[in-house]
Formats: sequence, C-alpha cells, structure tokens
Amino acid sequence: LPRSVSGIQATSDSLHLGNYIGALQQFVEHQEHHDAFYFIANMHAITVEQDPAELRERTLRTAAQFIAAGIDPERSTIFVQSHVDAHPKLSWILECTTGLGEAQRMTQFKDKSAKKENVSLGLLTYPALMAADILLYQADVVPVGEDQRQHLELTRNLAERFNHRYGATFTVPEAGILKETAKIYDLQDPTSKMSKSAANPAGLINILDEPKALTKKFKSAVTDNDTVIAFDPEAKPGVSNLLTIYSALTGDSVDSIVAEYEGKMYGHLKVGLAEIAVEKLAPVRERTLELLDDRAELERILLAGADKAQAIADETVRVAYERVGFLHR
Ligand code: AQP
Repeated sequence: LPRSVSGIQATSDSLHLGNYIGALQQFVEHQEHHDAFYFIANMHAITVEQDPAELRERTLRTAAQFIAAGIDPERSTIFVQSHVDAHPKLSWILECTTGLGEAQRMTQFKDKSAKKENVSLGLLTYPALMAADILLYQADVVPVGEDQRQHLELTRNLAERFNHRYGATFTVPEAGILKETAKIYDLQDPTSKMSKSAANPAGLINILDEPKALTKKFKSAVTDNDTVIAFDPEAKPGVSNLLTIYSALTGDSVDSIVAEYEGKMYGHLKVGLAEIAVEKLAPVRERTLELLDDRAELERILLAGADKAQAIADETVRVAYERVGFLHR
C-alpha cells in the first residue's frame, strides 16, 4: 500500500473547519487505501510560545478529534511527534541540508516572523522538522492544505538533494492537495485563510463549537451586495467559500448546490449550510468529549501508535546516519 503521512499542530482547544476540510477529511479518506500515519505535531507547536499545561491538554484533545473525525486507530497509526525521537534526529541532518536563504524565503516564516517581536530559531527551521516528519516514513503522499504547498516542495527538494549527495535514501513524496478544498476562508473576511488567529472569532468555525454557535456564525457570514448564488471566487468570495464548504461537507458538486438554490436568497444558503454543518460536526463534538472522558485509553492508543511509528522511523535514521558518515555506536 502507498503510504500517507501528515500531522496537525496541537495549538488550539479545537481544530477549525479549515483543518477539518483541508486535512482531516483527506486523512480519513486516505486510510481506505493507504498505510496511514497521522501525528499530533507538539514539537512544531513550540516554535511559538506555549503554556505547558495547555500544550499537554491540547495534544490529547487533538488526538481525540482525529479519532472522532473518523481516523481509526486500528487501521491508521496515530501518534504524538515528541514520542518518536527520530524526528529531531533527522531534522538536524535536514537543517544541515537546507540553505539559510531557502529557509528565510518560506512565506510562513516571513508572515509569522513579521508579526512577532521575539522570533525563535525554531520558526525558521520549522520546515526542516516537517521534512523529517515526512521523509522518516518514506511517505508517498502528504495530505495537506494549500498553505503547506511551499513546505512540501522544500521537502521534495531536500529528499532529492540528500539522495543525490549520499545515495537513494528517501522516497520523494507527492503533495495531496485537493484543488477545490485546499483553502477554506474566514467567514467574516473571505479573502483570508480561515485560521485560529482570526481577527474576528465569528469568522472561525471550530469543529467543537456548540450547534447554536455554529449556526450563528454561518448565519452572519459576510457575503456581498448582489443577490445571485453563484460560484465566482474573484467577484463573490464569501458566497463561493460557503459553496465550497457545503460541497466539501456533503460531497455534492458545487454546480448541483447552485442548481438546488437557484432563485433563493443568501439567507437560505446560510441556513441550509448551518444545518449540514451541525449534522456533520455535532457527532464529532460528542465523540471527542466521550473520548476525553477516558484519557487512559487515549494514551494507550497514542503509545501503541508511537511504537509502530518508531520502528519505521528508527530504521530511516539508521540509514541516514550511516550515509552521512556518523560512526556506529
Ligand atoms: N483554511 C484552511 N483551509 C484548508 N486547509 C487548512 N489547513 C489549515 N488551515 C486551512 C491545513 O490544516 C493542516 C494543519 O495545519 P497546521 O497544523 O499548520 O495549523 P493551522 O491550522 O494551519 O494553523 P493556523 O490556523 O493557520 O494558525 P495560525 O493562525 O497560527 O497560522 C495543514 O494541512 C494545513 O494546510
């Protein structure tokens, strides 16, 4: 089976709808025909300051949301990044394979460092750790959203560079980015990516929001002064984003949704979408809360996942150490 590998940072109490549609739904889909490895990126999380107790809690909450969304720990390997020592080991080698200018050109680094007074070195080396996360498992495909395309391109370059310099070591992975759903936008500012650091909380749909809050946010989504429901991201970013979300949550094509709502008003679309989102997300919320009631079981799943991940990752590190000329211990 081809291997699918991806991760999500443990940086909020709830994942948001962008994570759910851009990443999680694909994870669930991939486990049908891939050997799948999905991890909670707690090491990436500390590239910006985190409260330790909060990070611990969010790591477990993120794991619970993975499972509640449909990742089956019997079929997919779910683990915590810091449980597998191979990640920082390979990351070091890949940092030494990356040019300083190359890392400084990453738009995520530029955006995040521009907003901060104290920029950590980890924020700059973030993409080398991400490349390690992927290359350790010899991933064939990496399901992510559009915002990770550049990091994935760097991962591919690093794999090729290393293979060229030291001999075939890493599989060069493909980006699993679905064109239609690669970027979900903020409901209040539909030209910006939906993100946990949203300027206005009403624009951010959390998958653990209560049904009432979900409905309210969809109903107050920003649209435009026109009245026609049509898919046109340039002229009608707000309505187009609602149609994209509708399509991603139902599996129906955007065209068929537009046809269904022909002659209706924006309000109808918003109410219809709110109902669909509640139907889809309320069970994820309930299941997450149930899973969080049995933390021992969650921890057991994560430790079993770490064992499986470690066996593969350690072997890759062994080969990479050998290739670069590290002496056997
Ligand atoms: N808006 C989005 N649309 C589609 N996919 C998205 N992803 C994130 N936002 C969207 C995808 O979710 C996965 C996990 O991303 P992450 O761990 O890097 O965290 P984040 O949610 O991307 O962080 P934010 O919300 O963007 O936080 P800040 O505000 O810190 O910048 C990835 O596959 C990502 O592509």
